[in-house]
Amino acid sequence: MKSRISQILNIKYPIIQGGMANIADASLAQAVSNAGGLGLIAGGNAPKEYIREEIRKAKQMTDKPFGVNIMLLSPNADDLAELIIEEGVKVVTTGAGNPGKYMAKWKENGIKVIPVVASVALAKRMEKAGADAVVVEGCEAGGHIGEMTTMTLVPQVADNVSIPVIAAGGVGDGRGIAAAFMLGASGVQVGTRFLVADECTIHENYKNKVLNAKDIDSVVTGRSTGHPVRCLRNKLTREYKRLDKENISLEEYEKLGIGALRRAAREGDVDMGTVMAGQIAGLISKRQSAGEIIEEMFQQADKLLNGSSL
Ligand code: TUI
Repeated sequence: MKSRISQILNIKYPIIQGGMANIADASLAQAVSNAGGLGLIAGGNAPKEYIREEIRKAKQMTDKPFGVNIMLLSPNADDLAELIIEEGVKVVTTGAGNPGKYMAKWKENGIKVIPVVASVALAKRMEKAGADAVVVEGCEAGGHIGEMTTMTLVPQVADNVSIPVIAAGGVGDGRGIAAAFMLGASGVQVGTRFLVADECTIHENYKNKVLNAKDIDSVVTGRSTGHPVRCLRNKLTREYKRLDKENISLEEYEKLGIGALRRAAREGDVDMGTVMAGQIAGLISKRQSAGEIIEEMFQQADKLLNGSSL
């Protein structure tokens, strides 16, 4: 399936993997890249030297392009912005902010820059600043989210920029890919479905929580702090809900959240950890390799886009 995205990124299928902090390491990134998508190593809050090692591991495991995601709220964002230049990474995606201050340097170094945006305004600003494409992420997505849905935001961004649009948030099978293309996207970003990929190194408890989720198990916490986060319902989200009613201080609220994603993803505490996942979690019911996921999704999408039913 050729598209502007597969051409720009030199990949077989127009799919990029979500830059999931504490989750997306060299193991997942190389698997997605070797399968013909664009794998990403998530910078998250990790220190520079740790991510350097992950980049070097990925280089050993694939000769295909892969990228790094920089989470702009991280205190290490400046370090990681430098690191990708030092290590000759080909593609960067950014999340949770405006990467404007890094753009010129990245472009000078021949890096493809794909900011994740949650509004038309930021998409337009990114195009002006030289972005090669934008990931347009609706609030069906897991993790830190904006206000708009994928269904409403993707066509509005597509009408307002000339660079290619990659749809994210709620894409979990071939129907999602076909729908994204109908909305004006020329690629998709998928996070939640890759959580259960064999090559994803998160704790089994996290994978089981995704596999067992039903449609309404995905909830949003932290709206009152200005950092809304979509995750699966558990003891911690119930605690957040109670605190929301009690008007506690921002510090107390955030204290509950520090390290909570790591606790779930790496230690397997899916009761008092944050199990970030999108609304499509309810659709995800089987474990597969990243390659099987990608092949299956595009087989379905091809059928639908060529007018046959699944
Ligand atoms: O960034 C994400 N998803 C994330 S980041 C993350 S780590 C985290 N954990 C707790 C609290 C905060 C972060 C987990 N998941 N997706 C991309 C994304 N970017 N979604 C929304 C945005 C966004 C929001 C506001 C991008 C820019 C923005 O405003 C920037 C501006 O200046 O207008």
